[in-house]
Amino acid sequence: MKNKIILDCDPGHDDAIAMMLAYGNPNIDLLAVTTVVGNQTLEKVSRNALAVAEIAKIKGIPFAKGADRPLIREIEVAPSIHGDSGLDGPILPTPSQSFSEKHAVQLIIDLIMSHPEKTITLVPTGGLTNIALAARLEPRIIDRVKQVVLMGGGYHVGNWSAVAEFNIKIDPEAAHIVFNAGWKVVMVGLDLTHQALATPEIVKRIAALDTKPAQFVVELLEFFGKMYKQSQGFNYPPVHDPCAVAYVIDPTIIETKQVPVNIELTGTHTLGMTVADFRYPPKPCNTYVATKLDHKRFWDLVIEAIRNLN
Ligand SMILES: [Ca+2]
Repeated sequence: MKNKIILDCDPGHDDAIAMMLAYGNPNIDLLAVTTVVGNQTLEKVSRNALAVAEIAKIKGIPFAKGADRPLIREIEVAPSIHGDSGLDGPILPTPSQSFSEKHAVQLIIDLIMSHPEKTITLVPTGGLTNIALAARLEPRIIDRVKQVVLMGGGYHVGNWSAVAEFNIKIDPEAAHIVFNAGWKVVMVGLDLTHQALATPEIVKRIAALDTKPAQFVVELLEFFGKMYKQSQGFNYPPVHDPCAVAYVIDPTIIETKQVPVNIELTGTHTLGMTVADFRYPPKPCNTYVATKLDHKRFWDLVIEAIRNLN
């Protein structure tokens, strides 16, 4: 049985690789790609999603544009990591596909309502605006989705402030809605994704595939690595978003712990922090945080998926 997912993303270097992992892996049935403002404006990240589809030959599924701004906050984008286009580095091809006429939020709702209960996993790898809007517009989806496996947050470190991660920080109110909706949420945060480093050995293995998608990924990682070094002092770039897809493919690759998570909405220095409560005794909750990555098996999955794209 394939895992049906909807990838809600803001490409984004690591989103692009998440798209490729989802489409190239035989155990994932990618139902749709939806876009949301985040790493860059909605127009830019949406165009990037179609450009990645062109490179990876992703066909036969709808692409839909979603929210062009957060629920309450002003738009905050991340050119220091993803460049002016949101996907700087490789030359982006002109997309041949076009967007669904549906808004992403409506597409998400329609897909969930038309599939059997508990068969669709939502995989958000950007801000949570679309997912929050979908939960508010059609609350019946909350019981119908299998789980929400999101890239975002972190329980001991931030990247957009000392304690907040970008996807949560840009729309904390949306994150609050998603974390408190009642569905199962797996938070694949920075604690986990900072283990998913694209080391020179990994980049070499991808380059050795010697295909167009592989070359594209190598160029993405070169730019991403340069920006991560410059802005955050990383030796090798952490490739966040594919980790969430990898968890859906094979949960044994990522260890998790069931702990309550709340989103800081009012802190002076802590806005957007994902506050995880590890205290004993454990409290009943619907949230899980990712703790430990099997680096080798993760990259084996990613590299195999890129190979399958050709
Ligand atoms: Ca992303």
